[in-house]
Amino acid sequence: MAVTDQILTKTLLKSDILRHLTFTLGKDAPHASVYDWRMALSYAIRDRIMEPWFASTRRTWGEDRKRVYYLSMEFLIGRLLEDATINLGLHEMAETTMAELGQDFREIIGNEPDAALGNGGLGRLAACFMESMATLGCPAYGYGIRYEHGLFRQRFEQGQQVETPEDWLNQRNPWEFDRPEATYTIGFKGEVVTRDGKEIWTPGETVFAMGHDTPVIGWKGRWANTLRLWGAKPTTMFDLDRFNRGDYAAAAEPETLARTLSRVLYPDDTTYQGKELRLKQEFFLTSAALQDILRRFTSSHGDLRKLPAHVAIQMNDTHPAIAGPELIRLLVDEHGLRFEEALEIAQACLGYTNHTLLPEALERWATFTFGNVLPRHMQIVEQIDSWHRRTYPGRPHYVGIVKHHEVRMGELAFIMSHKVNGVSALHSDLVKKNLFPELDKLHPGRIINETNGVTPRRWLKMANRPLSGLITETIGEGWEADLDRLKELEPHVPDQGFLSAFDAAKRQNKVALANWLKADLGVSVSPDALFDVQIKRIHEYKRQLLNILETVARWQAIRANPTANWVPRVKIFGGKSAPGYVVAKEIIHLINDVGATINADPVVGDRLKVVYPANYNVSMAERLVPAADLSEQISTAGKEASGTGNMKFMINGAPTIGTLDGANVEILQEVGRENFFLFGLTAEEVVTRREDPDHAKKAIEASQVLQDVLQNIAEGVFSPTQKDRYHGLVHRVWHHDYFLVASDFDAFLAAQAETDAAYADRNRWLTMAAMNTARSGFFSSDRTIRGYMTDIWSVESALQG
Ligand code: 26V
Repeated sequence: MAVTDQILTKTLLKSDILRHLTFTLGKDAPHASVYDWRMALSYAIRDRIMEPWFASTRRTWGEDRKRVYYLSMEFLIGRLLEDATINLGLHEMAETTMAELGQDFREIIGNEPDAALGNGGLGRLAACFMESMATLGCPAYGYGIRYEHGLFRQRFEQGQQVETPEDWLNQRNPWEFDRPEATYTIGFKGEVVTRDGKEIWTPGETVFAMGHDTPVIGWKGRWANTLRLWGAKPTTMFDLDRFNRGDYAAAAEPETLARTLSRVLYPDDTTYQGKELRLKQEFFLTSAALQDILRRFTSSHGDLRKLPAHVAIQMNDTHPAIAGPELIRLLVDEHGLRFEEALEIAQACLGYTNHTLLPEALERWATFTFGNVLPRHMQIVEQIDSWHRRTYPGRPHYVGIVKHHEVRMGELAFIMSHKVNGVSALHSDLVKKNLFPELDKLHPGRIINETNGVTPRRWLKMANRPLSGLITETIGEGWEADLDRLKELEPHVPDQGFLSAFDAAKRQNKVALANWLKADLGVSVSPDALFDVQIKRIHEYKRQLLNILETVARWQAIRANPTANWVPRVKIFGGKSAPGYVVAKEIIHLINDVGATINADPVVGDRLKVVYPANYNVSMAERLVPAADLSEQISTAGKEASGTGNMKFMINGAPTIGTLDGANVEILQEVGRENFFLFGLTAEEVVTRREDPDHAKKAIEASQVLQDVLQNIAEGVFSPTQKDRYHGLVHRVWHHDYFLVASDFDAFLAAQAETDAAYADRNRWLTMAAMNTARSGFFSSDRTIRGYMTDIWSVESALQG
């Protein structure tokens, strides 16, 4: 931008901020709070998204482009203000403008609540995909639910997790636009009658779904798409008779009932529970989305048989898998198509992404519940199942959608899609071999792989200003939308000047984190220490337990030999447990107990610290990832579908200590064995190892260190006020160690010792770290989205060149 343009743009930005402060917020500058300034800035930035947003929509209509519809029960967005300023190229300008207005930009950014409409990886992936689709000019809509309460807030009380409701809509959301004109009726329950050979469904309950649109702006503002979130509204406002009789609570009942639908996000992503409300939420999202898609299509096209040429619908896991039957219902019952014709159209439009192999997380609904909530869909599901059985006579008798009085959503999604994908090479392989082996044989080529990725705009450019500055200085601009260009850093890695600049960038992030930890937790950590970070949902398969056991071993070793030359280390944990997940909650308690003991031990001092800031979320990840030295990706092999945190760390120059699981396999392949701390059983070895009923006992008996660790925990060394607190947990390791913590313990210890040695050798460490960044280009979600566009959606970018 020319200097004069820049001055003009800045003057305009400032006057827009002040105008919004006055006329939108109704505040006089001297009395404006941080909130007011944040809103004023957000509106001023938002104004600048409108032009590219409208232009993108106009072009999509004008050029009659094929559109992608991404259906997801979760979008884990985080904050939007800084992201928007970065993508519009207004970051520096916004910062200086706010400074001139006497405001601290960072404080303003920090005032925005996280949009936490997701549990973890699956929801964050959807958010990265939305940003990448906008960056690539892929015409797309995201469809989700506008939960009033996102993922619960986590606090620790005496080391234990306590959940409180999250309340992001308590204040105004400057990014959304209500769309009352996009309102649809969603039916539940009721009955189906046959009349003149047609099935007529009369729902027993109805609610309205109303759209709320958030623009999603891509890199450099070249394209913008829409995230449309559905909010539930009652079809009958309230019961006036009851109100007039003074029965106010009963009068509001219809409203309360309806609003329940979009009230809260289900916080358990580990165990499937079969709750009616969850099924209703899934249908609510899916039906609203499909009605919206068909309305948009029919407003400019006549022939519904052409739908697949114009519409690609992606199901993010099985949660929206009711899309198959619902699309058939709309086509047959409301548009008069034949069943098979409708089925083929639906298949050609639909794609299904699988995100987990864990049997307890696979959705299956009791036919009783399903048939009660969605009686017409139950019929259609049976029809799909028998059509499939007839069409593929080779199908084994034990395979099918409806089995043992349950509707299996995985099989339904598979059969109704033209492509099914896993999210890493290993995972897609296991989807074929273990999850759908028979369906894979009947439909060769349907299962494909699309390895996950993350958006480098948020996770490098925005979250790591020091490193992204260094990258631009070293290889020039443009890497943000062409992450393979990070390869160009490689020739600079042997250069001492580059390495120390890399070191300085990391150190700046570590100092910032140390300051925040001091303020948040009151714990002092040294930025010289190795920052060893494990942040993700707490789950047994992710093995935070293995990490804390190693921490105890390290503590014992330091106490036994305090004068040895220890590499100082800070163990950083972050993550929430599902509220009802008892074992995960015990692990949280143990981490906090161990931390309290170690941090108070004068013998240990700076050699080892354990910190566990409460309420891990997207914004906290943006602090932790850039400051990490070591990325913990230590799941039991075969269990983590992909992981995406692993990619964020790699991009930010933190080597991985990890197992051959999920996308770790591809990270290892890209970065090279010498830049990765590999340990542990492989997925195949895990299976064999479990065949020995004494695997844990044998592993413990072979490891003096592990015995000592378990003994300390069992004796109550970390729980002096309740010595038997961890008896159950220790017993589980000995006798029910399904996730092979004991079997992988010694190997993990050895790999951790390697990290100490590598860290002590400054040059070696910095080389490893820099190589991780230089070779991380593959993990941009732009690469992933390009894969979906060609392999699944057959859709072209509207931005050429
Ligand atoms: C399952 C359920 C069960 C029913 C109630 C609510 C609920 C919510 C979410 C889930 C899905 C869990 C699957 C999941 O999050 N998978 C993660 O997906 C990431 C993105 O592909 C991947 O990187 C992680 O490895 C995988 O665990």
